[in-house]
Amino acid sequence: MTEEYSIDKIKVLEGLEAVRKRPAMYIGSTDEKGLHHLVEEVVDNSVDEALAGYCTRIDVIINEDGSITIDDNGRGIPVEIHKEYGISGVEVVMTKLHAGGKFDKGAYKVAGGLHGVGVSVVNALSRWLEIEVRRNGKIYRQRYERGKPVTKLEVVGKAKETGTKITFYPDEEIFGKKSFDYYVLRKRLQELAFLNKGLQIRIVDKRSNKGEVFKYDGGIVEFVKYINKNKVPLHDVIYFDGEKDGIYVEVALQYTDGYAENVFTFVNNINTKEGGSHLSGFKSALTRTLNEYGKKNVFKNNETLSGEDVREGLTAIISCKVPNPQFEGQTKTKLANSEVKGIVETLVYEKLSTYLEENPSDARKIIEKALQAMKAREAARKAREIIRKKSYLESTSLPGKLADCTSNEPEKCELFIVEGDSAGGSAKQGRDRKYQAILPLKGKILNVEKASFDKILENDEIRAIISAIGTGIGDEFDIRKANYHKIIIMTDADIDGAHIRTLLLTFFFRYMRPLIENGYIYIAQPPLYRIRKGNKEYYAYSEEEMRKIASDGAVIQRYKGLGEMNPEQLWETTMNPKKRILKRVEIEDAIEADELFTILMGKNVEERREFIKKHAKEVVNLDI
Ligand code: 0RA
Repeated sequence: MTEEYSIDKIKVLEGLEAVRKRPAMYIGSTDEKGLHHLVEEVVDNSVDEALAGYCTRIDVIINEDGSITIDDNGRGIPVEIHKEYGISGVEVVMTKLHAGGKFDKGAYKVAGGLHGVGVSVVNALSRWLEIEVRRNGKIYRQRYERGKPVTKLEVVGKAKETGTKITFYPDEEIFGKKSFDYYVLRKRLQELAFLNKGLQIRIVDKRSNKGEVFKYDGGIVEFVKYINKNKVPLHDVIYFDGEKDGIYVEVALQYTDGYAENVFTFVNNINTKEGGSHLSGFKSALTRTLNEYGKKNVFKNNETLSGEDVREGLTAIISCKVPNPQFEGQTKTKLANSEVKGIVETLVYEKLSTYLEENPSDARKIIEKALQAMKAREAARKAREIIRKKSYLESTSLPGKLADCTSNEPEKCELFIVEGDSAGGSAKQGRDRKYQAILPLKGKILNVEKASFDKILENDEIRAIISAIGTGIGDEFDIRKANYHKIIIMTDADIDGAHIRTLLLTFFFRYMRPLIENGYIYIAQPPLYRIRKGNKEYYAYSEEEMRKIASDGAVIQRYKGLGEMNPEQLWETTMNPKKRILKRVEIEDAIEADELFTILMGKNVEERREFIKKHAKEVVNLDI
């Protein structure tokens, strides 16, 4: 081995006591998320071995007793004695915080893991942990309990390959009684397999005998195909990569006939949801390249494509490996390293230009698509101007149907978007006039998934929503202009209500996404039952709750729609901030959300039918 591992490269920063005292400081939280984070921490170490070129497979096995095993064929954690500490490398890695060579460029090419706190944190938070290292032709084993070694590192057999196998049982003192979710782990492991081409990742659930193997020799090219699997692509996936100053960049992209923009970026396998310098570099290169090509080969009237134009219908993955990543932003998922912008920009400009020159028929389709987007945006701009002028004549910029609130403090104001005029009427009478505004919708709004931007702006219901909210839309969107910090969708608890809610969410997701990302969008929860016992009245929000409340003798009324409630009842049960239940809409996963909206609201009827058939049984109460 040329890069002989030197045990003394492992740096040590802190002891483990701190971790059990304040687990959230190290793994974010001790809820389900924190629990799954433990697995990710170990897997990240295995992926680092893969990135360093030593590991080709990782197995993740959820055991029947609730423990979990992560087994890789990397080099194996060193078993030799650490000069400074006088203990084995395994014990250093398992008991010293931040050990693992991650702070040493010589030992690792790329550091993985956003938190990157190290396996010792997992050890500290486990009731027990067993490690097996295959190295030097031997199998070594050691057991820990709550972070402390309870056996020596012993040789227990012979090994043909090298590798590390870690099994741990999360400590119930820390996490309570929680269990690993197959689908949560599956999702991240599949993503890691996409991001690390050729790496085989297997997941097995011994509790239910489920299992899958992920291995993508095409890497992010297959990732793009996967995201576009229910869409109509305009050409084959375009892929290129390159390296400069130790920064490695991979890009895969494909245009579809849709309108949505789906650009996902990763740095060292971490989803940089807030974007950053790599995304800026990509965007400016894309706009420049397509404009240059268009001018030379396609444009007739000296057109200029905007950034939004060239990203309509685009699915792209940008994956960078950066030796010393700096993250900023609210969730620390925005890449701050400024040097990355230029590197990505140059790579995309050079390689994409070449690709377009060499593939003129793909190039034409892409440019035509962007020109179409440009024309639609132009039409939309005109439509917006007309809206503005019209509302100017009416001397108010708010839609006629809106019953606005009187307060001028957006942070305290709420907009109820209500299904139907009759429920709208009750809501207007029952509301708190100071802080609650009501916008009734006539029937269904337009399905934005099937319409172009200018058609969307022609729709009366959508225009009313846009002007009531006040932020503008698409490229003009400005969250600071929001008139309300709570926008509450209030629809009937039936199929039509669910449909209208989905149409509204699709619209917000595609055209006003920051409203969702900033937690402004809510769903009202009207009661399903009214129960009268003697002269007392109760409301129940689920069948289960109703059964609990109702005894023999009780009169039960099932609400079919909001319209069946009088203004007082609507206020009491659904609108009164002191008593109501609101669900905040969150985007846990933008890729999954995109898939869901594409299938539910898109053009492919067969796909939708399949999806609904498959999921109908699981859905008892659909909430997103
Ligand atoms: C420290 C140093 C080396 C590898 C590892 C830790 C390592 C940790 C984990 C955790 C799970 N799987 C792992 N595989 C490796 C480098 C070893 C060398 O240079 O030989």
